[in-house]
Amino acid sequence: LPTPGTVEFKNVTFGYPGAEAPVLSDISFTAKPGQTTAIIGSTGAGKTTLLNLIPRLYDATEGEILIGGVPLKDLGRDTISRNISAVPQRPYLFSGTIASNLRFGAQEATEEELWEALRVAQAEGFVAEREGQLDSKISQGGTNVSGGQRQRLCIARALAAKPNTYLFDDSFSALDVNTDAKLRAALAEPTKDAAVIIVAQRVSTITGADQILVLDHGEIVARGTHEQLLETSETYQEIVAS
Ligand code: DUT
Ligand code: MG
Repeated sequence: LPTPGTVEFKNVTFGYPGAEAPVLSDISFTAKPGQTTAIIGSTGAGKTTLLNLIPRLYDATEGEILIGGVPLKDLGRDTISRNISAVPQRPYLFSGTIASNLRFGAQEATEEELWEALRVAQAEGFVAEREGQLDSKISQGGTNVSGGQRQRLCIARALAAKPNTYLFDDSFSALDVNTDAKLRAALAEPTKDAAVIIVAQRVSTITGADQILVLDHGEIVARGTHEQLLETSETYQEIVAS
């Protein structure tokens, strides 16, 4: 792939069109390949908005976002979508087979690669149990699989694309703590050279992150590792206690 996955925000401010106040103010951070950057903060803090700026669902109002040192606007939509896998907060499956859902963004993936992605996403078991397995049908919106299964299939889809940047928007909170832990342990190998950005609700999901950004009302109010933040950030302590 053409660009290494360093994602850099430089003084990014963003307001939704027509809104008075910005939703994100002066956001700066660097998410490096091989590292996990976690974003935590209360509902409405701007976490999803921040992630959505990376694949250019919206453009920053002020400031700049770069991937591999190249400003997003110079990268082109194709390059961006080939380099980034985003698992949205409300992951979506379309009508078709499990295989066709997984190959969205990874047309070339072999069945073996799809099974490997399913294994990492802790989805191998329930797919293996379905009649037709990879060829079993998913209904529009994925209504014939459970919410947790849908989330894991969307994680498998992200993995099958083998991008160099992963965005997980609250992708682990619907999983039980055990599956969450297993999945994140399994992710380490396939994402080891990628920049991984995880929005989390549960602190336990991100205690091992290389850096944690605490987002509050659109601002980064603290940053550091779990241990550092426990000592330095009241907001983080409150999140941990909640
Ligand atoms: N907002 C809009 N328009 C949108 C999406 C969001 O005005 O299309 C507002 C709602 C909120 C702020 O932006 O005041 C941040 O929303 P976001 O969805 O980014 O917050 P979050 O941190 O992802 O919240 P949650 O934890 O509930 O997912
Ligand atoms: Mg959100």
